[in-house]
Amino acid sequence: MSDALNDDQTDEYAPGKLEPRMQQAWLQTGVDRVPVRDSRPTRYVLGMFPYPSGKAHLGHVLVYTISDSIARLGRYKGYRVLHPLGWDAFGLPAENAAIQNNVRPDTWTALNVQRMHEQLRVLGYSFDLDREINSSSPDFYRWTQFLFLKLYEAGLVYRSESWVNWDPVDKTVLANEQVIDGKGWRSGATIERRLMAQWYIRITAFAEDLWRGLDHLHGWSERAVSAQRNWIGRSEGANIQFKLVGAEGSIQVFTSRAETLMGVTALVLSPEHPRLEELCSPERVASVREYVKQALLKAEVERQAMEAASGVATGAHAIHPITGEHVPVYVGDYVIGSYGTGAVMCVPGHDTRDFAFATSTSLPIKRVIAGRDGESDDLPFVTPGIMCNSGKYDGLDVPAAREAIVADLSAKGLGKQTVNFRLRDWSISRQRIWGAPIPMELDERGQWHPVPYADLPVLLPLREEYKPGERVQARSASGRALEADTMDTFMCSAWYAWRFLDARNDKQPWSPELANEWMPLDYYVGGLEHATQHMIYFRFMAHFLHSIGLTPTKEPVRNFLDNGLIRLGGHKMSKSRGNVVAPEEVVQQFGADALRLYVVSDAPFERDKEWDDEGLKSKHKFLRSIWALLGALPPSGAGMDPDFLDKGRLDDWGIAIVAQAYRALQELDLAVDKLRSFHVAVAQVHTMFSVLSKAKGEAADPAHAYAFSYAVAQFLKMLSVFCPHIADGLWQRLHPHAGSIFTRRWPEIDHDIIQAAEAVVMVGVTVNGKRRAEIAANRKATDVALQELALAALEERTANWRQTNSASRFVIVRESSGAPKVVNIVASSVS
Ligand code: ANZ
Repeated sequence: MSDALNDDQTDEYAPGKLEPRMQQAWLQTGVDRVPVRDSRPTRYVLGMFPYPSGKAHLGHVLVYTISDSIARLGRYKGYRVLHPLGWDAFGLPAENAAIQNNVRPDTWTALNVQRMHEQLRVLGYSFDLDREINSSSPDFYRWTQFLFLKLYEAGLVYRSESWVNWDPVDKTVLANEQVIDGKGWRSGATIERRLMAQWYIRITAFAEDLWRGLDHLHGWSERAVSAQRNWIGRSEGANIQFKLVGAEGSIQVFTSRAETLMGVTALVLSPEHPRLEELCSPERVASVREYVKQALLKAEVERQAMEAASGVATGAHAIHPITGEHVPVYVGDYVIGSYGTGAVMCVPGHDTRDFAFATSTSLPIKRVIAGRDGESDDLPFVTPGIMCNSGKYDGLDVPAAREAIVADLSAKGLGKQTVNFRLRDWSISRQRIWGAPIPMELDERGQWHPVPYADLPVLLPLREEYKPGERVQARSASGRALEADTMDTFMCSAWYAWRFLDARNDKQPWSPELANEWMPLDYYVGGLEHATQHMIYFRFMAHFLHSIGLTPTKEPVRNFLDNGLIRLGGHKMSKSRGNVVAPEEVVQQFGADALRLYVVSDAPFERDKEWDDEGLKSKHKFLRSIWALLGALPPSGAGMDPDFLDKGRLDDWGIAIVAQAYRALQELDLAVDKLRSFHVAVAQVHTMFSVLSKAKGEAADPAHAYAFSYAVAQFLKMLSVFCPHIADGLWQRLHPHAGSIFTRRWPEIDHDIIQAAEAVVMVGVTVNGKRRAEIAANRKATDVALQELALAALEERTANWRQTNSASRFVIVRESSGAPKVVNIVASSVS
């Protein structure tokens, strides 16, 4: 490699030349590849795999700069690091683009993968590309299908006709996680409700487990855990039966406030409730139908957010399980079909929505909880208090009344304690062609069967002559009709992390032995927007795989680094807004290192960051000054190991500078590895460089050059964590016989040196007010000793200084601790 460097003996910092050359060299030496198995501990670092849109954006740059810095530091510290890259290649955007441009979605995707490869390549990330995966390739999706069958075998896949979220623009069903504020997560279209037969994955079977797991996510941000918590939404309460008047069976409601049972003045069913029609009295059928029709047009969020809850009476009545009174049964759209039992007991005295409902439908409003002294008595009264108008429960406080009422209902067989989750089963059918085919086939009698494992993969039926949007009916090996719907792409991303462990295995999705070795992920980097959908499915998959022995832990991710957005003009960058900064243009102008350094500096990575050209330019300038200062140093000789430190050769000055390097290395390590504070780590790079710049004058002294060169070598390692090209470029320029910096180790921090340095301070020396030198002195040095050191330093710089100058006065400035700070000398020249 040293040959290749020769043309770089120019003194200008030229990232345009340097960066491609370094990338080429790394590719040849394979420093990015996972080393073969040995006794070192493993570290798995992953940035969420990108969707191959054909346009890498700054979000990608941020994610992979973070993952790359963790990966590089990990390698230095002796870990075997896995840092792979793959493509989340199925999905609607590819299919929509294919329709628009009349190309096959696989052709379009392959082209985009190629483009994005190129865009990411110039950033110099250390990805192990031997393990690259593409979720739309049959060697990947056959295992997606394999896992689907495993889930099916475990009883976790079922088909059901139910109300689904229909995206009218993308013409497909979406999972609840993919509906954001009532809109499709890709198209932004208002979601409609439709009744359709779909394949579901029973993620709710793991709801309790996923909930409990949250307590162990110590390496996740508070906000990511709380997003999960809200999504899973565990709620303790009771199911209570209300027998019907003049009809079979009963209506079951879910309540988290059983103590308010004596204040019930109606039951309200959701518009989706299966018994609704049958319960209606003949004169009410028409108006209930009309109401339901309107209600089902509304998005779920719209219904939940409604201030004034509306509804109509069904004409049916139910029997209060304690008083035996008849309560009217209503339908109301604020009751959600898929939550709890899809029916509620309406307690208008103590619930805001029930109160609104009772007001709009003229139902009676009853108080059963009294406020404590001095509390407002207004209804609805939603704070805890003392029970009243509740017969034998009067006088109890809320928790006691709740317990007593549930116990009484249990005794009668009319109620029991239960836990409810907001989490719904995962609907995975997509009515689209560009996804993993669902391996299910239909027999002549209309029964579904899983495709045998031996027949996988079920290949995508794409015709040679692609017709936009056309769905082809494929037949299985046994001649049966295959399911034409494809799987939600989130199914691919729920398990891809395991595939990287064993990307070329054609016998198994991965070897469980490798999962034991590498999982869980040590660091996972990606946007907070994935904290619910993807991270719910990913966690679910891990819990499931753990239950069948394919992965060692239930939780897949130790440290989840949820980054913020990069904005421009206060908005998320987007093509439609026209506020996009293209990474490749930045790289061309300022270099990849400057861009990488810029995206992680200044502010915590969790926060949104406003793009600022000036900030970027100043990073470029910073790198330029590093090149100017260090590139001008003389290269080391053949026998010299830049990492070897002979302590015996260090004087006080040397101890001080090596100690500063060690401290900076420690701080950077801590910031990247433990504190997730990449901006703090970058600040250390700046601080250490300013130490080196100040010390450079002294470094010319042969007694100091040795220590300085060692400190520079260690500084380059710090720099290389974020700016690999310039750091390795300088390293190889200064140490032409030492190979790449990335074959090196993080130094063992010598604490004796740090301790020794604590006794030493750097002291400025001025002559007639001008700074002339810097000396290393003991904190407790006497004035006389300081004078001697200062004069010796001046002599060092200017031969015969003592003979040609006469020092008439010394003024020594000390810190309040007594440590010397500056030695001021008043002198005149001896003529
Ligand atoms: C009676 C009651 C009285 C309620 C009261 C609240 C206050 P969480 O905690 O989120 O689980 N509920 C139950 N199922 C519902 C559905 N399908 N759609 C809309 N609302 C539903 O909320 C549980 C409470 O939400 C339940 O407790 C029920 O109203 C309502 F003073 O029952 B409650």
